[in-house]
Amino acid sequence: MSPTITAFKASPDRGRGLARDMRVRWALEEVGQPYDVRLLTFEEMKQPAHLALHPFGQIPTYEEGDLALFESGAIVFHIAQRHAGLLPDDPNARTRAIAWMFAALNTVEPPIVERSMAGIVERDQPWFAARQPMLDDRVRTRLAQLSERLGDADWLDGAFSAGDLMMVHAVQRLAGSGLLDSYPTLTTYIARAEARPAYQRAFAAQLQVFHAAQAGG
Ligand code: GTB
Repeated sequence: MSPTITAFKASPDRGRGLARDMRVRWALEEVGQPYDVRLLTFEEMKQPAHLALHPFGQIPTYEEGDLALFESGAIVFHIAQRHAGLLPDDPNARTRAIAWMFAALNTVEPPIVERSMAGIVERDQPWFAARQPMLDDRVRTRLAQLSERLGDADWLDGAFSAGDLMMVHAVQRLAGSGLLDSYPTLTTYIARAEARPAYQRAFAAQLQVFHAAQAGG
């Protein structure tokens, strides 16, 4: 039975693949697992039916038989555990790949999201202009460290893994900010990931949803 995930009916990112269902779609494509998608409005996410699946009323969720999951990291981890292709077999390498997943979610993504949210909800505040450089610097610190660690390698630790998937998606949120421009190692890393056929299929699928919403579908 194919799993069912949830995604925005009309994503606020306008189909740029930045909403977190993209991670789950990408992981499912990497392992060759077909899936169904249930599309939700913001209002539907806050209704009891969805809150029973996701206590915070968000997307993505994942349903497979009697398993229901929320949190993109937990969902991608589950997919990576269940299928070959996203985590190495060697126990130590596998644990390191999982550590990169946590690093993406806990260390790299938070300053990126804080900066992004400040730009949306605090932009009109009188102190925003003073805060912006600090938010940018926190992001730059992580980008510099990540770039340094990646060096000349294609991926963070050997073969492409769920750690790279989560890291690339976290950092992609900076596209258009100009902050990535100083880190060619990272822009090349992102481009390498975006060239993967699985990424392309996942991206096309979420973009098609956005286009359908625009067309009133
Ligand atoms: N920690 C959770 C996870 O990783 O699954 C976070 C889930 C989350 O933030 N979901 C968002 C959501 O459902 C959508 S992805 N929001 C609705 C709500 O909270 O009411 C976050 C997102 C939204 C928009 C953009 N964008 O426009 O670029 C990027 C990312």
